[in-house]
Amino acid sequence: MRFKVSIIGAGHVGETTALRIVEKGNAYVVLLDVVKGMPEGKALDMAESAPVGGFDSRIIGSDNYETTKDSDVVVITAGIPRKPGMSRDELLDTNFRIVKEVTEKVCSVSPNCIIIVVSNPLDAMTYTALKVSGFSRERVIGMAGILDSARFRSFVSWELNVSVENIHAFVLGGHGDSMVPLPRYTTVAGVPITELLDDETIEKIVQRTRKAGGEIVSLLKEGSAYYAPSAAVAEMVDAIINDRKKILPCSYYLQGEYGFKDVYLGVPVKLGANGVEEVFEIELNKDEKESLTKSANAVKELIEKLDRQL
Ligand code: TXD
Repeated sequence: MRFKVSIIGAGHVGETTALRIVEKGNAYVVLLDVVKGMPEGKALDMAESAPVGGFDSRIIGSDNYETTKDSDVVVITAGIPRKPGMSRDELLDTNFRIVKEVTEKVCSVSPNCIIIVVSNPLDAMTYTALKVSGFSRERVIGMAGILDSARFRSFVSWELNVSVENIHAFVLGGHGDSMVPLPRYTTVAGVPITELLDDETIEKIVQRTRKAGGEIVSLLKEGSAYYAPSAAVAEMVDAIINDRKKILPCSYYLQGEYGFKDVYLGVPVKLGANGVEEVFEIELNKDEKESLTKSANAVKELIEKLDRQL
């Protein structure tokens, strides 16, 4: 196997991400959790599906970081998910402790890896991993925008009854209630949805996108979404290990881009073998810029709380 991908946290998102990656067949996957036996059991079960699934990639489960040594990519999903009625920000203190500890252990054995953070509150947890790892920003990236955009694309496709493949969408900003779906840059076969749908319908879709995670949490009653999130993580891993140079919305540590500094925020980036290889600065109008500023301020507030503990 050419690439080693370790997934920390073998819960819902971790296990489904692991399965999606091994099924693609080009990585050696390590699934790690603090719970003893559980990651080994899940990995064994997935490995035994290979003869029928038709893939040759290997997967192992473990509770020992030595098994993740020299990973090319590490995905951090460790932490607790929200309960019905909770905001992502309410997970801050618990997941901060977990992500800090996990990052320290990951970096001690894989000093050259690229880290993808999934744990919530996403932008603040990605900031934690950046500061604790001491890595350059290109190698510490948060997953949210692909998921939020996939939700936006799904709703547009259902509304217009066209293939999701024809729909491109960008949802920028923080992964929270202040995220910024951009209808002007959301297109169906190249045509902006602002020319295809009326304002009221677009607003309905935008609001549903903002609350899409919560909609699933309240239906599930326990835990949060994982099928769409794991698909989004797998796309990021694929773009990195295959050096695809794909333009994807990801949470990235901005240093002046879009007029923001020292804050993680979802923006379109080029993802390849070196992690983030470029930030794409698309033109925003006054309203879009204002929404992005509001979103950045919400992330900054969380980051400032963490700075006292980092
Ligand atoms: O868009 C996004 N970024 C997100 C984020 C989309 C979906 C889920 N999002 C967040 O990911 C969610 O709010 C949670 O904070 C994480 C993980 O969600 P998941 O649904 O996978 O939660 P689970 O099923 O509870 O799994 C978490 C696992 C569980 O098995 C714990 O035992 C493990 O994390 N865990 C740890 N593993 C390793 N090391 C430590 N310290 C640890 N603590 C808990």
